[in-house]
Amino acid sequence: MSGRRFCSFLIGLAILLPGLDTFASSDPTFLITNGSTLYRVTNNAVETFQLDQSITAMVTAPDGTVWAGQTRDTDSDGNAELYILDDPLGTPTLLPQGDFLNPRAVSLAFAGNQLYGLHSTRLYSIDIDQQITTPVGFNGVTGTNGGSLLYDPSTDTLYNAVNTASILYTVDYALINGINPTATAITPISVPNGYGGTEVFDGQFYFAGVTSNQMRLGTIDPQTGEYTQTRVVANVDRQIAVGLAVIPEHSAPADLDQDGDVDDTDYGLLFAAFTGPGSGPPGDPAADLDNDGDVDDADFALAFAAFTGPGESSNVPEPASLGLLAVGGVAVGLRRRR
Ligand SMILES: [Ca+2]
Ligand SMILES: [Ca+2]
Ligand SMILES: [Ca+2]
Ligand SMILES: [Ca+2]
Repeated sequence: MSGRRFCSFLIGLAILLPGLDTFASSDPTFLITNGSTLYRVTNNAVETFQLDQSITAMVTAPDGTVWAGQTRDTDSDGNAELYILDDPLGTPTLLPQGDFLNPRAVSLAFAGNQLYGLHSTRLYSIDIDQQITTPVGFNGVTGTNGGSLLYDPSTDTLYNAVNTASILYTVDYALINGINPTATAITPISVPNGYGGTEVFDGQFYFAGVTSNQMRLGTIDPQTGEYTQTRVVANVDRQIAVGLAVIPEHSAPADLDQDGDVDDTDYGLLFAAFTGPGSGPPGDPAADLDNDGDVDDADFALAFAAFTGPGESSNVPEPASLGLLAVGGVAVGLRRRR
């Protein structure tokens, strides 16, 4: 495909893929489920999407993929379903990944690349590739039912939070093969209820849950247990298990060859790295512009939105690039200084 024809292809693609906004902030985006309703929350906006399944737990993998679990066994085979939430910054869609959560996992957390699930007081390791759920043992938390797992990669610590007793525990998850892990109570936490979702992102402990018919988003101080509300997300009519995943608001720069512009060369690299929806991880992680673990149409749409043309700075897009193009060496010099 010629560069020009390839560009036309991408123009057509971008027209088919609405809903992009600008590259602006490094603040996180929050994905919150209440049944089959998904809220996408940024500093500026709350958007609402309908999923085709009811989700009770979400978690972000180290590669950026958002995984979603379901406690309802939709096909009545005894196992609950696991999904990838594809294109979380575009139009989020559930992609089925297997039907093997047995028993169902109400809460999910990745500790490194290992996925764990919590159901009632039982902890499970979940092998995504082999599609096997293995009991690890009881979570070591007594006198309380269930709760939400969260993992802090900066300290390699797995926590159990937001249980019915509202106490934050650390869980010694490394004790596997049927030996019950031990849990250590850290502090009471003042979260509004016990059905929330939790996730650690960039050192912050986030919580989302329903109180008084309102979906609330906030942070938990892991030392003092103090809950601080960030915002009311929406009015809701059901207090059910809430899934929370936190992802970067945007997106790697689309200048894949790092020459300062976003042009057909970058599109070509993106095209070469194409994996399709939910089929990552990509060979070239830099091509996964929306950080959702794959390289698909959503990444092309982001690259298209960032198009500058050859030789034009991707940081300060302006229409005067054609003159600079004629003196490419000068243009490179200007870009490098930025
Ligand atoms: Ca099933
Ligand atoms: Ca995707
Ligand atoms: Ca470039
Ligand atoms: Ca992607």
